[in-house]
Amino acid sequence: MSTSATPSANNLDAFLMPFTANRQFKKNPRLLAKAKGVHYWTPEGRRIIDGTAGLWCVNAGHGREEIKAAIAAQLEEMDYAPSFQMGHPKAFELAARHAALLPGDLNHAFYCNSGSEAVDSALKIALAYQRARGQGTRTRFVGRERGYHGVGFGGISVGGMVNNRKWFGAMLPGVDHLPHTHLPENAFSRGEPEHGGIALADELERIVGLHDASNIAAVIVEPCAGSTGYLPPPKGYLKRLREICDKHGILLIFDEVITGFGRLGTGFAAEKFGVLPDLMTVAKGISNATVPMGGVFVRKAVFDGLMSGPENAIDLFHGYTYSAHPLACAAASAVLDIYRDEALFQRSAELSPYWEDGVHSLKGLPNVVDIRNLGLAAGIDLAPKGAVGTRGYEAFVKAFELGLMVRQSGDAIAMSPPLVIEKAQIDEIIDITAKTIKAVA
Ligand code: PXG
Repeated sequence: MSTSATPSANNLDAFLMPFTANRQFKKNPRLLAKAKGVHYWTPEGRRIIDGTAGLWCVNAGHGREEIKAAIAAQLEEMDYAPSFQMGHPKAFELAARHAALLPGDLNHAFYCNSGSEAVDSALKIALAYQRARGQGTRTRFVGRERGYHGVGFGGISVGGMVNNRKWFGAMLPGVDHLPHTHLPENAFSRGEPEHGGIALADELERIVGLHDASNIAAVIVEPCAGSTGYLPPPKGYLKRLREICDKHGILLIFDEVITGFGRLGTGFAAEKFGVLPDLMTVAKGISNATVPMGGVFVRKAVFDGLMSGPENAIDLFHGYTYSAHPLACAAASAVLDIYRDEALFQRSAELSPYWEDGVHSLKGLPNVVDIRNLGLAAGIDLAPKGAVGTRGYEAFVKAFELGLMVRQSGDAIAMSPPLVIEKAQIDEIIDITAKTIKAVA
């Protein structure tokens, strides 16, 4: 037997870890063994404060009994049911609850298992809708530089993070990218940056001018870019994108995988910015990350467009074995109860000013070249030290040693604590972050 095939929890060899420097990690692993509330514990029992809600997903905190009970009850009653040409009650109930929660007429839900699947599903729904309404030449997509839309071929094609793209060939044809929204004149903005919003959005007109609107199906953006180091949109940007899309019959897709379910102090970024997309992708907080789940919410016009064929014809030739998995639906429904009963979206809004003051107190520490925040999340740029990402990685490792989980993207550190965080715990996060930044100076 090769070493990788020796079964043992201490044998780290066989697992090809995602987005990880495998050999480096396995020499000095960071293992997590237990989680409750806003904390993780290592196998040795060292406590780590969760500054990132896992990967931006455990919005209601870890180990929620209500979710556990709902999943267990569902497992007892029915473990699995298909959603192709049949259904189960919890799927319909969940979709109706989501429809009631979502802004405007985003009243129809398609379910899948991750944000990546949600994005690919949204792109396919956009194409199918355009074709169904007799606009089948609209096949192009517009994404954005520094965008992250997961790792499916659709998602990396419209995404704009070079390392996620450069390894994987030609990807989807017919994609253009808007410029990213991180402008030097907006450094150290509190909340939405002041400058550049309209000009950045007007770049869409340039792309429309190049290809003609009749060839463009949809524009997809994160309302607030997450993975690339947290880039809140400059004022007026999203409204302007909406106007341009309306003018040209282009669908607007908001990827709310991170911003959805309370991160910005509203249920969804669409509400925060007062801009209604035609389609919205979600994942992460939809199930508090207990059971994998993603979704695409679509507006009435898009749904009706898909329903335009004969009644006995399949409306959308797309779906997954685990679309609306009963365990995911049970979890997502229990999570909605928690969000409502504990008013967690409001709590996120109420904590945001405190969080903002906390993260901006780090200005002036060594190598801190920008700090951005919106809602209960923030990005901190550190000046590079040698190769890009070296200082960022050192900060990530140091923070973990000091008992704090952060995310690293290049030399940016991102933080997005669970929405149940207490002010004293925010203080602790800021304190450890300050120590970390000094340690990697
Ligand atoms: N869209 C957005 C906006 C995301 O942030 C995805 C799609 C893909 O979701 P899945 O469930 O397929 O991973 C994401 C995921 C980070 C980090 O460190 C962010 C994500 C995933 C892992 C790490 O910022 N976002």
